[in-house]
Amino acid sequence: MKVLLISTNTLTTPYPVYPLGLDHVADALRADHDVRIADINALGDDNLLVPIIDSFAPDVVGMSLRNIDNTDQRDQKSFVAGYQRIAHSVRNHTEATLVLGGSGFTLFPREMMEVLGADYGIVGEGERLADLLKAMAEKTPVAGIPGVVTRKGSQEIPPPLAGPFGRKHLMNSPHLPYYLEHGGMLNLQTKRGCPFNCIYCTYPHIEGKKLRLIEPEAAAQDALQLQAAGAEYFYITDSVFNSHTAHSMAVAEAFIEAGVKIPWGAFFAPVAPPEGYFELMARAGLTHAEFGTESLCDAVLKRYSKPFCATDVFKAHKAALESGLHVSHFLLLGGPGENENSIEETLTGLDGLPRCVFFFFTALRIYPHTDLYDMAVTEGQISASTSLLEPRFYTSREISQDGILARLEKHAEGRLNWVVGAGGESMARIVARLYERGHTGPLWEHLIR
Ligand code: B12
Repeated sequence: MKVLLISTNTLTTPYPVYPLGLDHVADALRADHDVRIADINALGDDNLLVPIIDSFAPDVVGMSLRNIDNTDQRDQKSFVAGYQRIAHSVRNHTEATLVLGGSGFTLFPREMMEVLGADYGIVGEGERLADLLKAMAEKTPVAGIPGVVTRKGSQEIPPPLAGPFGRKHLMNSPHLPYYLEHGGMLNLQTKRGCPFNCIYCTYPHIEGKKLRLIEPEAAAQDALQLQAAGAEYFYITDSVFNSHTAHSMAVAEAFIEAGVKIPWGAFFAPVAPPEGYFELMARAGLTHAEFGTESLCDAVLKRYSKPFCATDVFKAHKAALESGLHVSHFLLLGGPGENENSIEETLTGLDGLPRCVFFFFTALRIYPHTDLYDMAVTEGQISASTSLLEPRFYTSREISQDGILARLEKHAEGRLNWVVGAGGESMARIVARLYERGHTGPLWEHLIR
C-alpha cells in the first residue's frame, strides 16, 4: 500500500521538534509498504500537502497528533482547529483511509476521532499501524486488533510492545534539512515507559508503566547516525532519562565507547544521584540537565507522589553543577496541597539553588487517566462528562491562581532566569534570533546570570 504519514506539529517553541515518532512508524511499515513522510514544518504551509497527495495518491494517510495544546494557562494555544483544516484538506483530495496517532491522540482518542472524522486511530505505539494495514489488505476484521480504535469502538491502550525500537532510516527523511537549519537539534529514545506515579502525569498512560530498554549500543548507533546526518545537538526523549539509573549509565558509557561527539540534553528526576553519575553523563556529552522538580515543599512533593524529597533536589543540583552541566528546574505550582506556606517554602528554597534557570507553570492541566483527574472529579472541579480537549486546570483549594502568580512575580522580579510558563512569544523570538546567528541547543543557559 502507499502510505503518507503527516507530521502536523508546527509549534516552534521552545524550538522545532523533529517528528521522531514518525520515523519509528515508517520503519515498522517499510518492508511491506511504500511510505512517505510529509512534515508541515518543512513544507512551510499545509496547502503544500495537496500536490503531494495528488502525485503520491496514497491508499492510507496517517496524521500524527503530538500536541493538543501548549498546556500554558496564561498563554493558551489549541492546535485542534489546525488539525481540522488538514483533515478537511486530506478528505477533499483523496479517498484514502484516514488514520490518526501520536501522543496527543492517545490522550484524547474519542474526541479526536470525532472532531477529525477519521476512519481509524492507533492508541499508544504507532508501530501497530502495520497490523491494521495487514487486516485492510487481507480484508479481515480490524475490530480487536490491539491499539486500533474506531469512532464507536473501544479505546483501550494495549500492552506495550517488546521492541526492539531502534531507528533505521533517518538519512532518507526529506524534512531533515529543516531541523538542521532551524537549531540543528535532533532526538532519540533510549527506552520506553515510565514507572513513576506522579499524580498529574500522562507519561505512564502514553508509554506504559513498564520500562522497555533499548540496548545501549543501539542507542549509541542512533546517536552516531544523528551526528553523521549533521545534527549539532540531540535530546533524549525518554520520559525520565534516569528512571533506570544503571541503564542510563550504560547508555552514557556506550556513547563514549562509540565516539559520540555532539552535545545532548535530557529530562531527569532530581533524585540523589550515585557518586560520579553526572560526571559520567558530562563525559558522554550531556550539557543540559532539565530537572522535573515541581516543588521544594516536601508535603507538596508527597501529594504529587514524586519519587524524591527537597534534600535530594539540592544533592542532584550540586552534583550536576559540579560536573559542569547547564541546569534547569521545572516547577509546577498550585496543585493539591499547595498553600501560602508551601509556595513560600518553594520560592525561598529555590534561592538556594545557584546558577540555573527555573521554568514555572502555575496550574496543572487535568488529563484523563491520572489521579489528579479523579481528585478534580471528587472535589467537583470538573465532572465525569467534562471534555478535557479544551484544557481545564486544577486549582488548589487553599490558594488562588492569582495569589500564586502575584507572589511568584514579586519574588522573580528582575531575574531573567525565573521564567513563568514556557516564556511565550518573547522567548520564542530570542531563541529564533540565536538560532539564526548559528547557536544550537535549547539555549536556556543564556538566561543564567
Ligand atoms: C520529549 C518531550 C518533549 C521535548 C522534545 C525534545 C525533542 N527535541 O524531541 C521538549 C521538552 C522540548 C518538549 C516540549 C513540548 N512538549 Co513535550 N513531550 C515530550 C515527551 C516526554 C516524549 C515525546 C517523544 O518524542 N516520544 C518518543 C516518540 C518516539 O514517541 P511519539 O512521538 O509519541 O510517537 C509514537 C506514538 O505516539 C505513535 N505515533 C506518533 N505519530 C503517529 C502517527 C500515526 C499515524 C500513528 C498511527 C501513530 C503515531 O507511534 C510512535 C512510535 O511508537 C511527551 C510525553 C510522552 N511520554 O510521550 C511530551 C508531550 C508530547 N509534550 C507535550 C507538550 C504539551 C509540549 C509543549 C507544548 C510544552 C510547552 N508548553 O512548551 C512543548 C512543545 C514543543 C514542540 N515544538 O512541539 C504534551 C502533548 C499533549 C498536549 N497537552 O498537547 C506531551 C504528550 C506531554 C503531556 N503533557 O502529556 N516535549
